[in-house]
Amino acid sequence: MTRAARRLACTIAAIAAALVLAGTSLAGGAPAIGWRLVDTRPHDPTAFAQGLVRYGEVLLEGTGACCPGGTVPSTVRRVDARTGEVLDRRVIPLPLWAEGVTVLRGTAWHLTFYDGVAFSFSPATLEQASRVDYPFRGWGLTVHGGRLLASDGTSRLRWLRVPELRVTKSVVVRDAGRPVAGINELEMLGGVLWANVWPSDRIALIDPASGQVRAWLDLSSLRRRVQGDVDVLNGIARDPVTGHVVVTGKFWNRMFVIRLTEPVPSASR
Ligand SMILES: [Ca+2]
Repeated sequence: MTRAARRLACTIAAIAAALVLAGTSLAGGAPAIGWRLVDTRPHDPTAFAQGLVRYGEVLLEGTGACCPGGTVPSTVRRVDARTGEVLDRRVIPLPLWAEGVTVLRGTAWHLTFYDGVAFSFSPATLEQASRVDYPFRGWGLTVHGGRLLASDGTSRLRWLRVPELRVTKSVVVRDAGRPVAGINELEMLGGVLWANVWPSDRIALIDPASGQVRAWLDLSSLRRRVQGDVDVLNGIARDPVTGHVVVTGKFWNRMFVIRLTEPVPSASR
């Protein structure tokens, strides 16, 4: 399948999903809050970004095959956080489709979309260490409370105990009482869960204990700063030194460093 055909298939899938999501509007209770662009950095425009996390001086990124039947294999890669240079990559053989990536206690993990299998690997060498089955679709992945925290493309979040990936807790993400579907790439920052919401260029800021959306970030203006035939915003990585956040998107030729300009409202508002 050509890239154009894959893009068309993805667009059709996004429209279908948007129709499904119409009953769970993202507009509603939680307010949009302000943010500021701090820096702009290069990003591989061939990367269909699925997961992003900072590890030391590098970013670990998972890239997907873009739609069932795609012929471009997924990868996990080490990316220079400043220059965007791809330092190393490991190909995930088709038909596996890599999704969210994170690091827990020195071990990296990535999920797969349809395949019900996760892999642990070295964040330093990308060498695969283990393969573990799990019974749901894999989308975003981060760490919370000493466990992996995963999304599956619906409104549900699951906490997974390693190494067997047993589900120990789950919550439904809601805004104004309504489930928010399409929860995708994840990142924990200061007790707040940041989540890309597919297929949009918005990020939900979520109370992980209750699943309540505390605020929204509208980053649609960033898509206008990237060049080429691009897909949605996806990929969130916290910089542990500055506290800033790196975001990018699928086939985006830029990463953007942003910071909030106002506090995240209380979960109990
Ligand atoms: Ca992330």
